[in-house]
Amino acid sequence: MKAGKRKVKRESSRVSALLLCLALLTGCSPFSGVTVPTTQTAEDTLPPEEDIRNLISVGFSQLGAESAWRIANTESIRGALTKEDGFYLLSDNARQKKENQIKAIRSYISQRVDYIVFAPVTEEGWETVLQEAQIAGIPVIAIDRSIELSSRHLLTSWIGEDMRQEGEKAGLWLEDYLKECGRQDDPINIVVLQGTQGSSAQLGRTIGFDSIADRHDNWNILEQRDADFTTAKGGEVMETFLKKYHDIDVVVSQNDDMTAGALEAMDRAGITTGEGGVTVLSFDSTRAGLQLLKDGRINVDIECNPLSGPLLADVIHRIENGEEIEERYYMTENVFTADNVDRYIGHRAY
Ligand code: GYE
Repeated sequence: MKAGKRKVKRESSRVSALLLCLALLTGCSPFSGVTVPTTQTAEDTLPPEEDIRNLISVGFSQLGAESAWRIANTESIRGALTKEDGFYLLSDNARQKKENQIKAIRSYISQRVDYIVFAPVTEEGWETVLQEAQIAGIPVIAIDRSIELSSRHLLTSWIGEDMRQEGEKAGLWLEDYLKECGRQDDPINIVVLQGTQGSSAQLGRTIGFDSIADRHDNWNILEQRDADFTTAKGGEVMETFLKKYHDIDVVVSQNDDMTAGALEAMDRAGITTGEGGVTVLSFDSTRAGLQLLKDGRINVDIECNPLSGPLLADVIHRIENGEEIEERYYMTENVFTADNVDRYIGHRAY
């Protein structure tokens, strides 16, 4: 039954391939301004069709390997889209560059994969390449970060995290914490280490946190700076902050990797963090992040769940079986503090 379905699908993808060739030859396409790809640049290529006849081929463009979260996400996808579960997976690491992701997606289009999956580095700039995938008749599923599109039909589905809500959770936690400490009316100076500019993770977490900060005239955001979600840049940006400001009360760091760098910089400057020191809010809740929480070096870690592989595999199987799927799937996420960290840290896989 499945093989039959695959055959029908391959037929229809042959028709789309023909249309694509015609578009190439004539320079015309149903979408004005669309340049049809001609080169292959992904790290992996598909084997001959007879070797993967009963497998669903998926081209996966991962945005990078910048953080522990990202590595866990890549492993989750690789662990779920296995041959045993009916998949043949191609993958590419875009090293945090949108151009590399677009190249990989184009390569998957020209290789006629059955599905394209990508974790978009930034929110904008995907229209053209997604139109190209649509012309080729290849369904595209975005994971992790979200994107801005003029038509939702360019994506078959999206599986990711609610970044804005994560930012709000951070703000709400700080609100409660300051109340508990009796500091709710004190001036509170805040610096923010932001993730990759223009990514939905940076935008959502910033907008979410700011929406709570706006309710408090005494919360003073001194500066928000890009540290690109990496430990090295987190350290550099924190050093710059420490040179400029001598009265920082709160550090908001949009992922655990940047937090690690920021803590090293504060250590070097002899600054204590956590309970009784500078309050540190972090995001992701990797094992390393939870350990910092357990050690009392940070105050709260807002979870972002990277384990979307099994749900992705399930969604693709559902599409293959002609079942209904959702337009958007949100991962479930928690908030960790010293009060509940012990219950989770032991079985944290990443
Ligand atoms: O927080 C960060 C990673 O997009 C949610 O990207 C993801 C973010 C995550 O580099 O660690």
